[in-house]
Amino acid sequence: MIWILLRLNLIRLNKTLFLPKVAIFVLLNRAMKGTVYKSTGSWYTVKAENGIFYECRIKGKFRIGGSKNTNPVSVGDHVYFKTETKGDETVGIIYEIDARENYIIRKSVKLAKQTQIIAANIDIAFLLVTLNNPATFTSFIDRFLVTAEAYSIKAVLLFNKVDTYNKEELEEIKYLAALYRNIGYECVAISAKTDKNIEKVKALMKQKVCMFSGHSGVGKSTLVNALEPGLNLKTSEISEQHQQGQHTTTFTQMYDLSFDSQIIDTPGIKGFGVVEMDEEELGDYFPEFFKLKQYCKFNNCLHIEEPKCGVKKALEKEEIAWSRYKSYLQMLEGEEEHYRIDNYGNE
Ligand SMILES: Nc1nc2c(ncn2[C@@H]2O[C@H](COP(=O)(O)OP(=O)(O)OP(=O)(O)O)[C@@H](O)[C@H]2O)c(=O)[nH]1
Ligand SMILES: [Mg+2]
Ligand SMILES: [Zn+2]
Repeated sequence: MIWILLRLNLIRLNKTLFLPKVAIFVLLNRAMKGTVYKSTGSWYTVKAENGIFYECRIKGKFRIGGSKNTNPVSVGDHVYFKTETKGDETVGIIYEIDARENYIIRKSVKLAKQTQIIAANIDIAFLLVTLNNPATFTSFIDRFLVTAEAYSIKAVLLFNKVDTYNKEELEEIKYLAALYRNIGYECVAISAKTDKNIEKVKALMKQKVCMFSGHSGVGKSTLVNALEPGLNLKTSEISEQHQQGQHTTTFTQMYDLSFDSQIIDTPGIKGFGVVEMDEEELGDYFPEFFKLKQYCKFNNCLHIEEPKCGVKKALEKEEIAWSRYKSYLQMLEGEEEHYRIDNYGNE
């Protein structure tokens, strides 16, 4: 009997001794949810729901909420992680990410066929456009818009550096803004240097997760600084020799702004990738083509050589822009953007 009592006691003792250990273990290894603010490829800066930033790594392969894909984590992703403490260093280990609502991809510069996710879960994607220093061509704008349309991300065009343009160039901006406004896209002429229309941009950004994209040197980081002077992001002059940016921003990063908004500043890119889609689908992501589809004889019309095509008819009457149609054909053929030799004209 005494022996039994002793045993019970021992078990109880064991339990009480063991429990605190479990509690410490759980505390250190608590699961947390957060948003990725920066990615260097091997390290991810994650802002947890408690407002604290954690440096995280990925361990092994993991499933992205429901889908079987294994994908690298990108800025804007909602992730789950656990912390591990070794010595006085605490790191987070990401073990799961939520399914992405949307994302914007770019073409990898070296491998044309490969794409990379720039950012995920975006409310508004802003494209910064400059006529020169550096030049942005319509084929580039149109690829960006198709990428945004494919995920129903609101896209806004910001024509930057208007303080530098002469009369003719300002006319060109007006022409482009009218072209894209007609299709339904919001366009704002701005200057990140003189703060022209910065308040308008702020108003659009309120309570949204926003992304700035565009070629290197169009002024993405300068615009972030204009919106939130305290951030002091690094910017650099355009190279005189090449009239191009110098790829100053090297990592995509999200920032909290004081006017209830978040901005993702991205490195300048040469080309946007297009999400996988059937060729019949592509025309649907050109909103002005999509509206005319009902006048095409065939419901799977590609608007190329087919008879009685609503899009071609509108094109002949110049109701839709040739530059848009040209971009469409290029994308349909899977061609690279001709952004060096392309121009805004109708030829
Ligand atoms: N005149 C004028 N210059 C501008 C304006 N916006 C940006 N710039 C200049 O353009 C240059 C490039 O600006 P950045 O902000 O570094 O460009 P970025 O788009 O962040 O470039 P990457 O980080 O390389 O992708 C800098 O010299 C800026 O001062 C503007 O509205 N007007
Ligand atoms: Mg930059
Ligand atoms: Zn058609």
